[in-house]
Amino acid sequence: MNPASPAAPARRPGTRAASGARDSVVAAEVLVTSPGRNYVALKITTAEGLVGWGDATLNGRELAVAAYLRDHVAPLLVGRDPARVEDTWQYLYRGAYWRRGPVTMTAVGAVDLALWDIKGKATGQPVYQLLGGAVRDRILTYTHATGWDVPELLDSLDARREQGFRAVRAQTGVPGLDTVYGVSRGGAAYEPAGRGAAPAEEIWDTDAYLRHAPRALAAVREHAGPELKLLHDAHHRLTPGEAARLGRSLEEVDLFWLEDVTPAENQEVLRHVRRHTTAPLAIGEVFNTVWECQSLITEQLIDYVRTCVTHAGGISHLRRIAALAEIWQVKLGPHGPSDVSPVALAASLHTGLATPNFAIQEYMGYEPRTHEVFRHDWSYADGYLHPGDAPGLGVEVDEALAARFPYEPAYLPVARRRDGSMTDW
Ligand code: GCO
Ligand code: MG
Repeated sequence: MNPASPAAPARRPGTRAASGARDSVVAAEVLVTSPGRNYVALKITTAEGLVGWGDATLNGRELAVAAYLRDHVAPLLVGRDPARVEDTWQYLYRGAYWRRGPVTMTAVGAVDLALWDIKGKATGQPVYQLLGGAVRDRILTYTHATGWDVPELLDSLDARREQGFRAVRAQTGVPGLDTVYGVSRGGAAYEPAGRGAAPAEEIWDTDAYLRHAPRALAAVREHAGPELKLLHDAHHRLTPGEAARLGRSLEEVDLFWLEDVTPAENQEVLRHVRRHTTAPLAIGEVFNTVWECQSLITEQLIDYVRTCVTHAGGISHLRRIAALAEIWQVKLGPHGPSDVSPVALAASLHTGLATPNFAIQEYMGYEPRTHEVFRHDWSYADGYLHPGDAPGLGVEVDEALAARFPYEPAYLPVARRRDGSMTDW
């Protein structure tokens, strides 16, 4: 082939036809805002004037995703047909030589969400209708109870039940430690992303935790009675042996799930945990693709997969994970902390309403300012969530208000053992 021969002015696949028959993306803009916590939003605008919103928030690494989107993805989107959601997903995933990983997959996820939002608005349908329609009327949700000691934890639990929650994650302080991630002390935030250039450092003691947690959770079960769905998160901190012991010691407590018992990298260790306990296991909030879920699902080493709709490549990819999991009777219980935005929660709820093996959605709640910036159609009532029936995802961002909350560096704490060495987060 002669490199000098004039190339045919071919239209790139996925871009607008010369006839103008298809809508096309005219802008993809990144917005970083901090109404209580840092959030990254992606706004895609089309020639027809439709606007789609995606969430691109990756706690503590927000600006990395913002730059990935701004510098490497937004220029590729301009001119594309927004209706080609799957093709755009394939283009961004397969087209980047460097696949997977949280930054890439969060960026891909943000685009996917924004395009589903546009597709909904273009057709006048809520996204769950485009995914096949509702398979349930509402989505069971769990929230968090936290108390430094058992009486405080029981008070927190009662407050959650008064709000109607039927499923609650219970986290307790550990005698001898000053702070424990996920546990409030003296009314302070319990999953703080402390503002500042570096994370706070905490001391962690697994032995003390293992001595205390089973007793505290047994007290919660005794107080709550048999019907409450009770969950507990070990935050990736145990060895397989410790995890197996914890699972065993909690069998009488009858947990709905025991979450993130071991660090997620070495998945084989879950075989050991599984052999020693029938406690239902949940894992996956740090996973980014179906590939990290594959052996855990097909070997039935877990009961619930926790991939977050944004961090695992959007609705299009979460649906694939769900489809694989369904075959193996594994259910979805997606991550839903306040460090992903209400756009992410909306996307998870649309997916959940239309996905048979979607079991439960985490709902940590948001600060009032966050609700004001991200005005959403989804709603909570009586222990359940519903995505609403607005076209698209049903979340609009108040950009003027968002601009009043500029980004500030903020990080989750890190943990060291008593000897000063770093421990698993
Ligand atoms: C959960 C999670 C959170 C994470 C946080 C990280 O189950 O909700 O473990 O507590 O720590 O979302 O950014
Ligand atoms: Mg967790």
